[in-house]
Amino acid sequence: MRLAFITSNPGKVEEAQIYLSSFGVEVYQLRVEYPEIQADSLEEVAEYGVKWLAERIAGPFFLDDSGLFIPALKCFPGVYSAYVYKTLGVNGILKLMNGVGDRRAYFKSIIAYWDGDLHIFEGRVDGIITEEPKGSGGFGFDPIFRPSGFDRTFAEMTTGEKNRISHRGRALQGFATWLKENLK
Ligand code: ITT
Repeated sequence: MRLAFITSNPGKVEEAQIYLSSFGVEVYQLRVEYPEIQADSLEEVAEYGVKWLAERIAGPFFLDDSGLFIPALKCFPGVYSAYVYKTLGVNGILKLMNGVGDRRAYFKSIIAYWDGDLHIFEGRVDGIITEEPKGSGGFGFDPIFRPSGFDRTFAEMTTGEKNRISHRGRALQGFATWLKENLK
């Protein structure tokens, strides 16, 4: 089956394509701008986006709302990750982390699938913010995020490696399992 992924981010699309192709699902990118409301959680942002889109385009489709959470910065940038990435970038985050001892961070991803009903899948990965950017793969904050138990940043991994451990990979795992069960 073919599924529309509503996003402006080709990096997210590549990860979903690689993950879901082994489940016989072909993913294509559909660029439709939708409102990303200011809310306290990624779930709320994703849910609002899906319901707004469902009134305007035919399903099924899915979207992904993600963020980087840094406990020492009171979980900033969190739900503001897209804006912070565009304005401050990875170097801005490194500046904020200057002199901060607790460099723990986590990524969260919410995948929201619409087929007439809303289905939510989520994933999280823990790690740390590195002292400097490393690697040229991936996208976004990947060069400064090193997952726990690894000595490389996400930007130093292949998409397949990142998918096996990442927040999005884990959300995709839940999504793929659900699709397998429900699309017989
Ligand atoms: P959409 O059109 O899908 O919304 P986006 O890039 O704006 O694309 P989000 O609204 O989910 O995505 O914002 C999340 C931000 O967090 C995004 O700008 C990325 O920079 C960053 N991000 C999300 N997932 C990431 C990942 O796997 N690795 C690195 N950075 C990530």
